[in-house]
Amino acid sequence: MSEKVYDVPSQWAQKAYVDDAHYQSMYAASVKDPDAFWGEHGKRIDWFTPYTKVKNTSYDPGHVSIKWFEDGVTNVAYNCVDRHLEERGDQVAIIWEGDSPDESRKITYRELSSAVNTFANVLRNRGVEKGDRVTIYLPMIPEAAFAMLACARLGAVHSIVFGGFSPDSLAGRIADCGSKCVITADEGLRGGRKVPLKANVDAAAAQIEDGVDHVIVVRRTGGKVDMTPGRDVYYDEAAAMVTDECPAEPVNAEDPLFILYTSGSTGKPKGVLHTTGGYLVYASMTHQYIFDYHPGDVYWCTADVGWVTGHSYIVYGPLANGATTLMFEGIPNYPSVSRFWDVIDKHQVSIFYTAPTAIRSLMQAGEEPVKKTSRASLRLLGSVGEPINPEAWEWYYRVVGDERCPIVDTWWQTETGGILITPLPGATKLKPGSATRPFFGVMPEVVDAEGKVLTGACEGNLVIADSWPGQMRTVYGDHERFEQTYFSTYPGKYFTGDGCRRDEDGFYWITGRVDDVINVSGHRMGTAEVESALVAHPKVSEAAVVGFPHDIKGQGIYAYVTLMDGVEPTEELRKELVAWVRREIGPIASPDLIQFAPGLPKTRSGKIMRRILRKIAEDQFESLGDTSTLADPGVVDDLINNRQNKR
Ligand code: 6R9
Repeated sequence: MSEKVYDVPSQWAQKAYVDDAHYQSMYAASVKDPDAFWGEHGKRIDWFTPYTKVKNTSYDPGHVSIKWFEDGVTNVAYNCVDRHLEERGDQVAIIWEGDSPDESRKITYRELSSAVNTFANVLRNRGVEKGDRVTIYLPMIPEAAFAMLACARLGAVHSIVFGGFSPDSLAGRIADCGSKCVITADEGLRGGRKVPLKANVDAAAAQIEDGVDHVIVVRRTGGKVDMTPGRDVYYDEAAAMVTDECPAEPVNAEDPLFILYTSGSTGKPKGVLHTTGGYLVYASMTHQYIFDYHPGDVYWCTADVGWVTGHSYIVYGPLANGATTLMFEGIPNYPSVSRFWDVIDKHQVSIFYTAPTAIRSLMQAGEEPVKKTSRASLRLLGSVGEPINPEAWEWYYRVVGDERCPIVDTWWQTETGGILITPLPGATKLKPGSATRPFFGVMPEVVDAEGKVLTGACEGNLVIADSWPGQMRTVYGDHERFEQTYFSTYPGKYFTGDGCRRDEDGFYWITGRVDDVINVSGHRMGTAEVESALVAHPKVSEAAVVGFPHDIKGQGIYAYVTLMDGVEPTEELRKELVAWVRREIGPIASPDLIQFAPGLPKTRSGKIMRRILRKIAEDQFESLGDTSTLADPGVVDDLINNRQNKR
């Protein structure tokens, strides 16, 4: 635990949108009268029909319902594009930096408008209408943003699937939301390596009973792919047939904007559903205040649009604010470990937002690759995805930011739509490792296992007591699962799944997930998903998966596997199982360590005691706790003796 405190630099307190006094009064107003507060801030976006109602939400068990600005009518693409044209049509909206340092593109708001309208017409020609779901499986190319905004323009609902997911995972996500149209690229390009996106779509479509009606293929590498006549079309060929004028469909504030699948503690990934008005108000307001975005800034968030961070803080928040947002196709260490810093210098980036896992891996290369770059354009740094350890924080602050740039450690989730707990750079002193204080309108509470609300300095589970505009509205197609997952553990409150500590200053320190979700390099993985992939292998009888501390990834995946009778536990089989999980879910789910275990620790009722498996994976043999209730306490010794070593 770090004791260091960094006070707000005085020039920040003077120049930022809010200083501490301002934060205190705005925060107090926001929680005292949410209707008045959000009623005012809801006006930051343009409405075709203004709302007359602001907040209409209930966390009551059995009746969870979340509506914001419910009678307002607007359009997200209109807000992210059209309304900027008059004032900043020739300003750059998107800077695209390709995988290779030789490739980049600048797209003005006027060009963005033309591209989005064209894309919308291509979709419309294929029958896509308001409310239809469209799956996007694209690399980090500008067309990903065009496609998102094109859907929003038509009132269609996009579901982006990260390019690192396997055909199986993609098929599950296409089928769950019933997309008839998939947008992909011939191939993706990352770190010089090609990703067979179109081939994956073909494999996924083959698994879906009715297949898909349309596959739109953006040419990225020009690689040869199979095209199914009548179903598949190259984007450039379809775009040549349409105009670049397509009216923005008026949509209700509570009409869906997107679905994004995320892992939970049980079962298959959930389709987190976000709607239009509240989401956009919240994404744009947080982007402006937390990153202290001012016109002229060049803002870069290194996430992939396949994750929620890319949705809210590469595309929707920044573009709603008329910002210049940078989109990066590549990876931090290609062609060299200076890449991030080179890109910052090349495009004069002033605000930089990345993940702790990237910082930790770049830290390993030492200071020289950073120090040989200028980074003089930087003024603010951000972190997201997992707790940032104080060592990584200090390095980010000292080496990357030259002790000049505040760091905003932003805590939030796919479900929250936008950042909930974070410093504001002109208002909040910084403590390395703490996400600090709630954003306006956010009411965090720390509760114990029984749900008792703890006061003062304390440690427990993090819940949010009332709704904010960016909150998810439901699990697509399964409202009961939504209530069950988030509102039943502590009835009447939104349960985040995270543990946290609150210190004497009222600052929050997120300690990580308290459920069976692990966070690998900032990516959420349900242990249950990896387990079901493993047991699908014909040689596996049982599997239990837990996280273990990993120097770079934050957490690694540790799998205990029991083989079918008579199957030899070989090194070859270990490799085969890793490859199997990669194929089933995707490379991000590859187990780091597999331990063959003849038996797993189970209670007499047959429940696997994960607590014990977690402790063994963490090397905490002394604190296994009571093992006497196990059906066969003897399995524990075997597990300890055969524990796999960390790489
Ligand atoms: C935005 C995003 C959400 C989970 C969340 C928590 C962890 C994210 C964090 C953080 C500590 C931060 N998390 N940001 N933990 N400090 N600044 O990452 O969404 O992929 O849904 O993950 O990530 O455990 O519950 P998502």
